[in-house]
Amino acid sequence: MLHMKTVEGRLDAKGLRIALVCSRFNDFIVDRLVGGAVDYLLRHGIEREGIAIIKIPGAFEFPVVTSKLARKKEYDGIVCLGAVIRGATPHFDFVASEATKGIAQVSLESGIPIGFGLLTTDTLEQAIERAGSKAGNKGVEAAAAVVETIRVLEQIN
Ligand code: INI
Repeated sequence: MLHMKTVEGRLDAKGLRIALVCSRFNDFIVDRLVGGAVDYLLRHGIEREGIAIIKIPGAFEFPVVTSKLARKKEYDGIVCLGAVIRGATPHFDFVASEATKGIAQVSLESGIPIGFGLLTTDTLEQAIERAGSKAGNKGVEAAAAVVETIRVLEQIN
């Protein structure tokens, strides 16, 4: 087999500085995502002082707050944690799509990895399933993705 150069990120959070941006809207769900993300980061070697928790009103505010944090260059990565649950109004689609587009834009423009731990579900039950029950914990996945991406980018530099 031909030798191939392979770049892979270690899942090692030692020495990293990571901001968790957490929405208060649906905090019953979001608190589970935050707990999962913090637990993951600590078990992968981050120091407690390496984690900053920033609370925001709702998912619509993710873009402006992550944009400001990214420009400060104090963090190696950011994890957005929130839940948009479809209600009877079209508000769901606006909030979910603006948050998603904005987060992606900030990550690309700043070059800072941003974990997408924003649940977008039709029902509360689906959100509960993804916040630490039968479908895992999206907060853990988003934190893991940020650590891996930070380590990949370090090697590409
Ligand atoms: N914010 C959420 O984080 N989740 C939701 O489900 C939600 N819904 O359904 O309305 C929501 N709305 C608030 C929004 O994010 C803003 O905070 C608000 O509109 C003020 O700008």
